[in-house]
Amino acid sequence: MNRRYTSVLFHLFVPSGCVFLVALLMLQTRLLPVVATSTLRFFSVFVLTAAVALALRFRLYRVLLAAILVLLAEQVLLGWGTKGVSTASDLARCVSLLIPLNFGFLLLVDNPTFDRSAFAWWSGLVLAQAAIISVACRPGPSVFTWMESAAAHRFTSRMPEISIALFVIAAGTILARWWFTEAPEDISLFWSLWAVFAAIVNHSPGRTTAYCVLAGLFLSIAVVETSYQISYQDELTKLPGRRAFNQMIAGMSGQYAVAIVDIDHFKKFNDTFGHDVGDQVLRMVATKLKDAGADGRAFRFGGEEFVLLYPGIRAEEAIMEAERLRRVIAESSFVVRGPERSKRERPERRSPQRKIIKFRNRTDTTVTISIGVAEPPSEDATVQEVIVAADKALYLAKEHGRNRVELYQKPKSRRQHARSQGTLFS
Ligand code: GH3
Ligand code: MG
Ligand code: MG
Repeated sequence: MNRRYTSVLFHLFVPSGCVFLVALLMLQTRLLPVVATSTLRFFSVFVLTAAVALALRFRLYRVLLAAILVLLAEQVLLGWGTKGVSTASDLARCVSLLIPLNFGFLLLVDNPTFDRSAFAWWSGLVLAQAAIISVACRPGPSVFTWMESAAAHRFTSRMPEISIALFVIAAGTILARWWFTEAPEDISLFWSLWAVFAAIVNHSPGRTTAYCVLAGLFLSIAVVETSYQISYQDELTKLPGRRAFNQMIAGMSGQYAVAIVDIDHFKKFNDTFGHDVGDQVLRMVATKLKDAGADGRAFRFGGEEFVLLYPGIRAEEAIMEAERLRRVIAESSFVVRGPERSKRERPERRSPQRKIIKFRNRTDTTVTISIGVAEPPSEDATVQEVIVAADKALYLAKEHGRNRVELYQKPKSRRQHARSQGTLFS
């Protein structure tokens, strides 16, 4: 299976998806009997409040709002069910209609621009919904009784068909967004949405609370995963960054190969097309390098440099993959998009001083890369020595005219060392 699909499945199910499915199995088959106690209610409030606090700390406002929504949903499902309403089923129906709408609405929340006034608007919206629930579920014939008579159809379950459809649409939209963002936040919203679904379907004090605890857990996991991603993943290219590389090479021993990749004349490219177009190129190159081949992994080393790490193979094999990647990138022409779109995407990168070349027509252009490849020259060679060797080979590739791959070769004599190291590959 393609590596992208394997990674998608892994991130979809590990850990939240697996936890949800196991919990679902245990709770539904009553392998894990849940007794409604005040301790369980307290625990649920504790977990959801912890998710709120964590999300606030890391400014993950979509997670924060989702945790508040789950907290409120649980209070409405259980707290309000005791008095002053028509039936508990009507409450469950209201929540089942409103939760998917609210989770769908969360997709419009943009973490960086979410501020107090946006929060005030959102709070007003939630309060309005609370008012709607109070009116819809007041004692006596409820809105649902009226709807049932109007539709000449009795709602048999607590989850009307329209609610199921809304849940499926909301979950699908969240997944679609995640496909593009790969943000752990979206995964947590997806699974907490289904946890709330289960909480509504199993509308009983013990199990409703247990599913809300699960939702809080998924939202907290999102915060932890996001902070991990921020530290280990390069934001621009979505490749693992230098910290991830350092961690991976720390445990490296035996046979492996390292390839350092550098974009040719990138400074000139930036000067010609602007920094934002340069960023697009970095993303394009990163996408190609992701498919490093031979179980290799690509990292963004810094600036316009990348590194490919090939565990368990010799430099001669790694060089084949490096050569393939060099060719793929050199042959990939891409359309340089106008600066208007880039400006919108990364306003922090704009500077009034920077010269942006305006171009009306879309231009087809290409970039090339140079690569230096090395392997441990001896059994006791350190990883740092291998990186230095790959860097020397890269230097040689640049000297020999760029758009080429060079293999580092250990100098055989002092005289040879005095010249530079490396052999021409392509
Ligand atoms: P060479 O072929 O010798 O590698 O030439 P070069 O111009 O690529 O090398 P140099 O190291 O002089 O320039 C690297 C440029 O990469 C300079 C810097 O502006 C650009 N750069 C580094 N990081 C980024 C980034 O995140 N985005 C963009 N757009 N440019 C970056
Ligand atoms: Mg460079
Ligand atoms: Mg360069």
